[in-house]
Amino acid sequence: MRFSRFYSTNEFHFIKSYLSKNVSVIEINRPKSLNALNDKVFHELNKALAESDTDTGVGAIVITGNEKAFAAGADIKEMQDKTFVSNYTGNFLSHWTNVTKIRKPIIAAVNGFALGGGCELAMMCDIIYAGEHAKFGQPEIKLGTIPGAGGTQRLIRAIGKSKAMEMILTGKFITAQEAERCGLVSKVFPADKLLDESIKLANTIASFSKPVVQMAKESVNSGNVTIKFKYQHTN
Ligand code: DAK
Repeated sequence: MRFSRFYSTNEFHFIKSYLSKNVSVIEINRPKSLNALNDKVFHELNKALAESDTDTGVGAIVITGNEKAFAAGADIKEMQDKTFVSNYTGNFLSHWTNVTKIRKPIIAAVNGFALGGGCELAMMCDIIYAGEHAKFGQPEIKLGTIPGAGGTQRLIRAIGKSKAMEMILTGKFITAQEAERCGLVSKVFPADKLLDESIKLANTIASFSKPVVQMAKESVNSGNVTIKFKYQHTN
């Protein structure tokens, strides 16, 4: 049995969270909505991440979805009635970036769609592995808005201005292979091997000194200090 222990199992409805040796695996679990990200998903995701970060037995974390979608974006149905004022006063999406406050390394294992907020969530992680049929995109422009959770900064840093602009201004998707070529993704695997390969990578990282791994992550991210202060994101 690969899964040795479950976290807070009964509390979670929109994610699954379990341990595989020294790796915490978090699966987004709203398959009917292509794992669209709403407040409840993020509340549970943040809770599981915080538990994993404080668990001394955990050395690395994997966030994944299912074969069809890592996450097809922020939940459009939840967002459609929001107004500028309610977003502003309610600090809409501010808790999304809690992911970047996690000190342990996070690997995004992306099968299927990683769109809008889903692509932004993957980019908040430290390493992205993709399944061969994965598709990445920032289609917000087609909805009359812009990437609202860091995509306008993180995508540029990941793949450069011209390609990021093209994606953000057209809303077109790129394939896993293209994402690997342009540096958004570090490796592509057959879809059914993706999660195992991601957990294997995470276990390799987890086998090293935890404080040193955390220092390495912190050092890499501190290179983004200008952007951090300007946009209040930590990576
Ligand atoms: N939200 C809610 N439901 C979604 C969804 C989403 N993002 N994506 C898919 N679904 C639902 C569909 O409505 C459908 O539900 P039912 O109709 O069956 O009830 C179900 O998932 C299956 O979807 P499809 O039938 O459409 O499946 P297909 O395979 O035909 O198409 C697709 C897959 C991924 C191409 C398509 O579903 C699609 O285009 N989805 C929308 C992708 C998208 O636009 N994502 C970006 C969302 S916006 C902010 C600014 C912006 C934002 C936030 C903040 N600020 C300035 C603060 C926005 C962020 C976003 O992420």
